[in-house]
Amino acid sequence: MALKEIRVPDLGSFKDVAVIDLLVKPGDALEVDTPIATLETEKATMDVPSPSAGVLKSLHIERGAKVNTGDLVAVLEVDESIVAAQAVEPVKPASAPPVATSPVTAAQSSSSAQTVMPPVPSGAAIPGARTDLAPIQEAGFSRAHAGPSVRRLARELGVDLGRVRGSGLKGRITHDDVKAWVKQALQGGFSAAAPALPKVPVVDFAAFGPIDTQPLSRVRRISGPRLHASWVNIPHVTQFDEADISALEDKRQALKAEAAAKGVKLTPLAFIVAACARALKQFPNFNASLDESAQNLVLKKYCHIGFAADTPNGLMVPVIRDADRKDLFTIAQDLATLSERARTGKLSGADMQGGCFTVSSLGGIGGTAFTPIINAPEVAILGVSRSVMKPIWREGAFVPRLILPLSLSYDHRVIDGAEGVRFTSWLAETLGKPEALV
Ligand code: CAO
Repeated sequence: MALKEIRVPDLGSFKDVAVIDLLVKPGDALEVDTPIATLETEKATMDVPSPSAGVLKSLHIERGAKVNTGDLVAVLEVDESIVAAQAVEPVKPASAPPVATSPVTAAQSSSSAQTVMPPVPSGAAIPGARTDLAPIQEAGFSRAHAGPSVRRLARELGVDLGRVRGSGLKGRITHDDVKAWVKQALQGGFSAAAPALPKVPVVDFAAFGPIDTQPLSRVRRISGPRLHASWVNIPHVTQFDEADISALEDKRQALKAEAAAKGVKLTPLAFIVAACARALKQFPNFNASLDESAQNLVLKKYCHIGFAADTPNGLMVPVIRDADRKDLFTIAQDLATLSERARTGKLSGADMQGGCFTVSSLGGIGGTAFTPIINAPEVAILGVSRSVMKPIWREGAFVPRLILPLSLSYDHRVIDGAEGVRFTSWLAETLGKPEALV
């Protein structure tokens, strides 16, 4: 056995950062990535994860203390062979990209880089709140004053943090608050309004042949519950449509040299994001979210568009800010920069927050249609598949046209079918006349 020091990772320009929660105690057995403490800057909260599996020997910080980059957090007793294997690796910084994904997602990051919210008042219960495991209301969950690991626990247990009273510093919700809530719910029985979801069968796969079990990546562990929350809370409808992008493709080819001179690659996605920005202006209900009570629609006067990026760690949804005010080349540039950051794990929490609508393009890979999951609390998401040449009947003859398949999933509580198909028709028409997008 050997001792390994765990230090505060690189906090960038932040100094004297508050320790708002300690999540383990000496003697605890830790896994890799077990959160040890939660730190809070003026902008965000982050966990300090354990870089190795081992037993926590000692803790060197306390709740309420202020820490800086490199300060000693804890000492871990680890297996020497593991330490040797990790000797060349620096301790993984918690500044390692705050994992914030979306339900497609996600997207946005209530899980690890959430904005600090006003304290929840202390008291026996939030007035009017029942203790049960009713479905999570995303708006209240995101606003809850809790760190990433508490959010993760709440997701795993299906606890709506918006209804839990925090007993920690400044009313912060702790692990114990979440556990107490579940305990209370179990004692009180589940409310009839919120029946537990039926479980899938548990199967002993090894009984049927050799298997290998691998842990899900951190991104997947966070995005999974968000996807699930969107799937079970939002009545999804998917509208399929097609856009004739023959002229758009000609335009794209014609602009390739100009784009290359500017150092950007112009893929169809840049045109699609530009067209969606215009469509959101035309159909403001798509640039909206239901509030926590689900009785009011919050219409957004800004237009930030997220896009799903496939990364080695899983799905991330970076957000292009003010897409309605950017030209095609700037959108293409943003797509390239944010995709690169997503793939190299360098997206910041801010890069993934504030999205109004999401585009999920699988067009570079293939497919003819799919049913994307809405990135709650957004109300719609556009899926894009691969364009193909198709014979289209025009003026008495078949002509070859390049056709782009569109799959728009929308929240049927906010958007009805007629509006859904009006949106895709308008979008298809706009993509058919690319001059307006350039
Ligand atoms: N039809 C035909 N070709 C297309 C296309 C479409 N709809 N969309 C892109 N292409 C082409 C591009 O033009 C490019 O071709 P060239 O290299 O010959 O120019 C090629 O496909 C690859 O494009 P790309 O994927 O690198 O770039 P992009 O701008 O289209 O997409 C990004 C960027 C980050 C969105 C994409 O790489 C990605 O990660 N997609 C996956 C998203 C995802 O996983 N969605 C599912 C979420 S739900 O689980």
